[in-house]
Amino acid sequence: MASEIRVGVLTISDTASLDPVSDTSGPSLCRLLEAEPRYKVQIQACVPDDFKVIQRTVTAWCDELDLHLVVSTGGTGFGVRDCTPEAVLPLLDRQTPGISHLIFSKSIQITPFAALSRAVSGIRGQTFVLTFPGSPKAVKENFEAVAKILPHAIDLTR
Ligand code: MTE
Ligand code: CU1
Repeated sequence: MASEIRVGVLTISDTASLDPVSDTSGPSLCRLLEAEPRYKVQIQACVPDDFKVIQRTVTAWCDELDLHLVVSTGGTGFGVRDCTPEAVLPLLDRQTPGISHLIFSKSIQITPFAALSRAVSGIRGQTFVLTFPGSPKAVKENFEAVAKILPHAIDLTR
């Protein structure tokens, strides 16, 4: 089992990219991860809801930084600017629908608003990619949904 899980945390939000101090989801995700000693957040950034910028960032993080895991937060909803799923999906070598299903099924037991997320997940190269919705509450619930299986899932990608 990988002793250290290297993670990139990407906040996808027009507002947060203009004023990164206003980002609450990215920092809460970092705190949740780092509550567990094996997760090390190697890189964190805020980008706008921009298809090309999202693709460029996720590609670079997966292909150049040797991360085990990239987790994004935001841009999964129905808003006109929300394009995280459209940007991330073509970057994945393999989708992981079971993971997405697990997150949705646990989330929907908590709130029907979970149906408003179009999140995707999958593997690019040796990096596991998750797209969480953009609120600290959703981030916590999404992380808790997969926390138990995440280390094993990550082991299998290497
Ligand atoms: N999932 C969980 N577990 N908990 C939540 O509170 N909020 C939903 C949904 N998924 C939520 C959730 C809401 S209100 C929205 S609009 C969508 O995620 C999309 O969020 P995003 O556009 O910020 O990505
Ligand atoms: Cu919402």
